[in-house]
Amino acid sequence: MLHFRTTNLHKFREAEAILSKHNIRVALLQEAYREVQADTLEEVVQEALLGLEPGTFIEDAGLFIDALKGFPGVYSSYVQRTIGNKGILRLLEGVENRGAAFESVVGLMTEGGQKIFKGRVRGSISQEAKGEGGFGYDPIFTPAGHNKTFAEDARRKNEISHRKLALERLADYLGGR
Ligand code: ITT
Repeated sequence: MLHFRTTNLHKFREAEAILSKHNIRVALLQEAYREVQADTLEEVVQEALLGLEPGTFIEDAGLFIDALKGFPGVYSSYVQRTIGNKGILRLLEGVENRGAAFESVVGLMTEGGQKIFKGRVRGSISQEAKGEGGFGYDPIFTPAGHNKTFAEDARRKNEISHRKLALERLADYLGGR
């Protein structure tokens, strides 16, 4: 049994669904962790893991938009709370290059120290927000090779997402121990 420390219930439910396929049970630890100001998701996760109990994991995710040189990236949470998807679409008005990536960095505390697992999915920022499923940036992100946003096809999201890829690596690690 693992503990997922997060304030985001959407993230928890996705993780639960993904990990259950690997017979890994996960309990919610609904507490915020300290997020330091850093240039990468990995640094944020490494700092936040300090002092956590073995068997606990956290996950920091972000949306990286090519035309904005990776913004909002590590600022994804703040940007979602402030300008939101509308603001992102406005920043990209008239911009042809819509390329973007979602990244997930999962950090697990173990008896032997920290383990980091990463997942990344490429895609594009849609012209308008579409779909009711998912959360956060899902209505404006269309994964490469598909024509529906993550919010329009939340089931597909859990099969190909950044979170799924990172958690699968976590599952591989636990399975291989
Ligand atoms: P915790 O840090 O407590 O886990 P959080 O909501 O702050 O929860 P993140 O820092 O990982 O989670 O997420 C940063 C922002 O990116 C936040 O606004 C999320 O809504 C958004 N986000 C993260 N994962 C996403 C996903 O799979 N789809 C859409 N938006 C996502």
